Amino acid sequence: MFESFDREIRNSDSMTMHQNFIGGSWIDGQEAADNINPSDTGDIIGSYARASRQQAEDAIGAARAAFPAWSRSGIQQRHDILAKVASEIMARKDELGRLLAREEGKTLAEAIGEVGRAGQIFDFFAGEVLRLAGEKIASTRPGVEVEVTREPVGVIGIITPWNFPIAIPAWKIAPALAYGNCVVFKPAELVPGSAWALSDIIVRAGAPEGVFNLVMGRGSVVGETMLNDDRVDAITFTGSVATGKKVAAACVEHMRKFQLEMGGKNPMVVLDDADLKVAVECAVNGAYFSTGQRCTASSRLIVTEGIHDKFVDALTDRLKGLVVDDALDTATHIGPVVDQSQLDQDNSYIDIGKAEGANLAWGGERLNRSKPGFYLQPALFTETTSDMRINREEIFGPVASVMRVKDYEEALAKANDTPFGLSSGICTTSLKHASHFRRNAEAGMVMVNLPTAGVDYHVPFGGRKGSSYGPREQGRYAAEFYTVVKTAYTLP
Ligand code: UN1
Repeated sequence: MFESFDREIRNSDSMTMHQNFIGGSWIDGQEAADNINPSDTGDIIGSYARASRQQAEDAIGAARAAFPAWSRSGIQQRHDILAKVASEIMARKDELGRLLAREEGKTLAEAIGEVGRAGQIFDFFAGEVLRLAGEKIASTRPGVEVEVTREPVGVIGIITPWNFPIAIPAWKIAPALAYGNCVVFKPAELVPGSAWALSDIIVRAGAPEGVFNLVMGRGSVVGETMLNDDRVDAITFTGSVATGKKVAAACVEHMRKFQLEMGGKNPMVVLDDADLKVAVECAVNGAYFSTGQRCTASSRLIVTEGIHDKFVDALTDRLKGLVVDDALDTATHIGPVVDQSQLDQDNSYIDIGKAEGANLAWGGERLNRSKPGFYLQPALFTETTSDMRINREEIFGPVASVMRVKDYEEALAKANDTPFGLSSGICTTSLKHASHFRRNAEAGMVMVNLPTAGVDYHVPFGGRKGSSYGPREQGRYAAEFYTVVKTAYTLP
């Protein structure tokens, strides 16, 4: 069905360098990097090109040159390309999921789910191409017509993180192309495999020369080049707060549009009247699935006195039963941490928590499995306070802490006592508290009796405070970032 299967197999040979795609051609990098499996560090998934500064500039130039024609192209063409991408992703869900789990370390089930989400996102934006509408508004001046339309922004620089190797690229690339922009895509260095596979699909779906460019490589080379080039009209970034601030500063300097998705320190409140089973499942899923490596992870569990001990006991029991092992093994619940430096960060926060006086109720041990990988036992701290660093800074690993509170009011105050504001959850059977929390949680997303992580693909995604900057991603709200508004006045 898809003509490039042969090429796919040849390219997954670790001896072949997976190339960048610049100005309509696959091009070798100046250097190459090995893609290593975190479940088994002896397993090299493949060799991936690292673009030079010049190659990143060439990609930007190609995107710039392609923009006038692409931005005025017919909506049928754009729809068809995106729909084709969606159907190939869906048809190859299992194979791409396997690649994703192998390079990132989330479980096979999570990885296949993520690939499905990427397919659905392309499908959704294929439809959005056809639905983009403007407005006709009456003028205050008789005889004058006012029309408000949305136009493409131009060249969009897309910088994505390693924790969602295909879904986050999909939710940035799909709307960028849907609304008539050209793309320069720089995936995270740790997960070039899924990015390359997605790019190959987009290229074969018929994106015209220069419209879509893949530039794998280092942040300090490719990322910096994108930030400093005047021909980039907008940058969308998901990643750390520190890098987000650099992106923001460069974008202000160049007076270009930008959108940032950064950290989270998401609270999950559990009230006395919660269904204990629901609360424990929300906590396990939100805090530990995907190895806790989600900006939507529930890292702060805020629990009222009456249910506290029961909740901690039930959660600890549940953690004891989780299998931490090779992401590709179907019996695994929690895969490895992504790499050594993330593991060092997780371990250092476990030490910090202990030094701050938190009680390590379970886990936190480095685990040895049959293959050499970055395995860490999920860790649960109890008796923690809001001022501890483990409750203020994003750890980005399978580490969560419980705070004991008196009542709902104290729980809400603690939930909001954070520099972040991405997702905020509550487990309760009280309509009164659920409604109050929905209104008063200082977060971009609120979850009632659901994990803080794991979102739909067709509705807005994003946060407040230190978590996000700029318009929301996903759903039809994505048009805010990927288009610019024009107001036209006509005297016929
Ligand atoms: C999810 O929880 O389903 O980097 C998505 C992240 C987020 C995506 C979370 N941007 O973790």
